[in-house]
Amino acid sequence: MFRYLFLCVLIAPEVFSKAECEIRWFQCTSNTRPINCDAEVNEGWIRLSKLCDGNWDCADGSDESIMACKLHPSLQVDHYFYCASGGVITDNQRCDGNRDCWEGSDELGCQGTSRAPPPNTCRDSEMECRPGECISVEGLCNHQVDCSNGRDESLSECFEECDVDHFQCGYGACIKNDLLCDNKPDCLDGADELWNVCADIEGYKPTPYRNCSEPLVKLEPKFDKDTKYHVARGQKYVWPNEPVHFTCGWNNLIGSEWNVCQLDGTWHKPLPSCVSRKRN
Ligand SMILES: [Ca+2]
Ligand SMILES: [Ca+2]
Ligand SMILES: [Ca+2]
Ligand SMILES: [Ca+2]
Repeated sequence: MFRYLFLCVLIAPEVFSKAECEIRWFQCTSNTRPINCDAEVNEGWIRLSKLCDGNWDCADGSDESIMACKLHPSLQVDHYFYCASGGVITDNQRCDGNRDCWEGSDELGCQGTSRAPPPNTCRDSEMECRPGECISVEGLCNHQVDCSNGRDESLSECFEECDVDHFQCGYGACIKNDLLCDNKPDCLDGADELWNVCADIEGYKPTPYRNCSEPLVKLEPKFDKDTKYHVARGQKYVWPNEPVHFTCGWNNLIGSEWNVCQLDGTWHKPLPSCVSRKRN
């Protein structure tokens, strides 16, 4: 009897709670299909072992995006190579002639693989973005797009192996670690301020979103009853991305009645003004 029970435990399928199941799978960003925890394959979901392994497994590549895969340098471990986009491969896959990072950063800057540069029609102090388009070399990998095609901030132009006190942006350029998680994007792609780069770092405080308050001056427009506002210490306000309908009461409203609060606490459109109605 006991032997039978023991065998049943051995051959019974593993049963996971919903929460346990979900941490074993990654939902591709553009997928809306629910997961079937008993299935071997779920369209639009991948096993966690395929998350940030250098290869696109989600059709939209979201399992290898910098949002999903970039890490703070202090969280990276030895004996692995971190693709510029954040995926992790083993050290011996670096410069082995095979493309293991989907963007090819593991095969950039390898000795003996550099090809002759294309003919440059620009001056020595310039780089060529495309035939006939030249920029100063100072614009090369300076975290601002200067070429019309962005070549000056591309992986092929900017990739370098970063020193230990540096962080690699998604396009390969390195910035100093003290620019990380300071609430100011220094990488052109904002990789230095990504939530998964910064969240576990001691002392990190993301810049809070700012709300937008109702104007206090009497003759300025006020939130009307269509506005879902909040109140703190008698002051009405909305959170970013919340729409507001303004009213001037008995006065005329000049400008846009509807507005939206932006992430930095400013209004998307200029505030309307209230003008007294003329008496006939
Ligand atoms: Ca993958
Ligand atoms: Ca390789
Ligand atoms: Ca540039
Ligand atoms: Ca920064």
